[in-house]
Amino acid sequence: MEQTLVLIKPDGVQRGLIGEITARLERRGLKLIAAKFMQVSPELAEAHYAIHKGKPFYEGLIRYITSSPVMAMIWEGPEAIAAVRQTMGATKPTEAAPGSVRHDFALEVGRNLTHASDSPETAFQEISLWFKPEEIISWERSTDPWLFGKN
Ligand code: IDP
Ligand code: MG
Repeated sequence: MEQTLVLIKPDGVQRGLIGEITARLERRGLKLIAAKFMQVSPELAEAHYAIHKGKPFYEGLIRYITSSPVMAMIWEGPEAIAAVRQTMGATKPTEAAPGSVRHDFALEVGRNLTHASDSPETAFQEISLWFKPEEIISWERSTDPWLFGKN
């Protein structure tokens, strides 16, 4: 079963979209296994976005993610990484598929509401950067066999 880090960025929190975005992940069948509402420090922001250091949008990205609280979560499910990125939509909202979060609620790449891990390697790194092991809850959900069952 895959796990993936999801952030509702400051624009999503400020615009009151925590419920809307998490509802889409829940209703798809993904399982929440960790969550915390937090103010991101510059150190955490720089570690999280290290791969983008040197790009023209990097400084603005660090300012954006540290500007106001975020909702950090880990979601679990079969192919959770691809599923969550599909639910969020392409990085640039005007290229995001209709029905995706970024299509339905955003216009600008610099205000695209969410982060989601993009591979098993980055998911592993990001989960260990954002969460301590004891903050992650492995739990049985009564609907799991109806959502995760294979025939
Ligand atoms: P992703 O969030 O879809 O994985 P990445 O390419 O990893 O997209 O970029 C990380 C974040 O950096 C984006 O979600 C967006 O907030 C920001 N970003 C990416 N490209 C640009 C840009 O051209 N201008 C402003 N911000 C950008
Ligand atoms: Mg990315």
